[in-house]
Amino acid sequence: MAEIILVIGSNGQIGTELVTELRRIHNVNQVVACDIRRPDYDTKNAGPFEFVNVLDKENLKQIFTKYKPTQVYLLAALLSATGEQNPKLAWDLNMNGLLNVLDFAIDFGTKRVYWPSSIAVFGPNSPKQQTPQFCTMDPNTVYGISKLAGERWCEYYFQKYGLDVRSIRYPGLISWKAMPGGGTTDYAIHIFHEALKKGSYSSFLSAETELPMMYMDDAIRGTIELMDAPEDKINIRSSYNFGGVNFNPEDLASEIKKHIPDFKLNYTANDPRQKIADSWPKSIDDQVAKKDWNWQPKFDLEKLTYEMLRNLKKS
Ligand code: AKB
Repeated sequence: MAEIILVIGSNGQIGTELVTELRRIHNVNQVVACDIRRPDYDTKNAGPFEFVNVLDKENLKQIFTKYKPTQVYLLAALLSATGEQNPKLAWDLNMNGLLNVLDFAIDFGTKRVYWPSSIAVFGPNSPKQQTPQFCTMDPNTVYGISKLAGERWCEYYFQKYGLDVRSIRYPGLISWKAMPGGGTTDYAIHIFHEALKKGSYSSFLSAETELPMMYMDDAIRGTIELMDAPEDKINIRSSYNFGGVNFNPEDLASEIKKHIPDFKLNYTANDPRQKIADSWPKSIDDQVAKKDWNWQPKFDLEKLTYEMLRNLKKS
C-alpha cells in the first residue's frame, strides 16, 4: 500500500527540512505539508499543503478523512522559551494537540505516528553527564512537563491501543534553512548568522553552558531511520535518548574563529533562558537508540560549523 504521510507543523525548523526529505524519498504527492500558516514557497509546485490547527478537532478530522494517512509526523509545539511566556497555551497545544492526533490515528487506522520529545524532559535532579535513558526526571519548564507527560501518553496509547507511536528526545537542533522558534538552544544558530553579518555575537547563555546539540541533517536522518525501523526493534515507546555533539558557547566560538578569525563573542547577563539551560543535561547517553535501531550521528562540531557557515554564505 502506498504511504500517505501528513507532516503537521510543516513550516517550522524541523518540518521544513523533514518535508523536503520525505518528498525526496517518496512521491511528492504522498507527503502532505500541514500548518496553521501558509508556507513561503509555491505550494502548487512543491506538493500538497493543508491548513491544519491541531487544536481544531473538526479541521483535523476533515484532513484525516480526506487523506487517510498511513503515517503522521506531529511537530506543532511551543518550545521552552516561548512556552514560559505563555504556559497555558504551551500546555494546551503540546498536550491536546498530541491527544487529538493520537485519537484520530486510532479512528482512521494510521499505521505509525511520530512525535518529538526533547532533552527538556530532564530537570535539575537528572544526572548531567551522559544522562541515561531511564533516570530521575523533574522538568521545570512547561515545555519539559508537557513533553514528559506526552511521552507517557505515547507509551499508554501503544500499550492500551497498540498504536505504533515512535519518538526521539531531540537535543538543540542546528540548521540554516529555517530559523528556530523560541528555544533555549537557539543561540547556537543565531551565532552563525551574526558572525557572518556583524563579526560578533552576544550570547544569552554563559560561556561554560554545555548542552547536547545536533546538526539538522543528522536529526532528519535519525528521525526517518527510527520510523523505518522494524517494529520488533522498537523497545522504547516513551521516547529515545538521541545524542549528537556537546558544546558550550566558547567551544562554538573557537570553531567559528577558525573560519572568521576576528569573530568576537560577548555575553548578556540575566537572561531567563540561562536557568532553563542550567536544568538540562550536558551530554546524553543514547546507547539504547544505538542498539535498537543502529543510531549513529555523523556531524561533529567541526563539520557542523563548516556546513553552517558554508550554507549560510550561499543563502
Ligand atoms: C528548546 O531549546 O526548547 C528546544 C529543545 C532542546 O527541545 N531546542
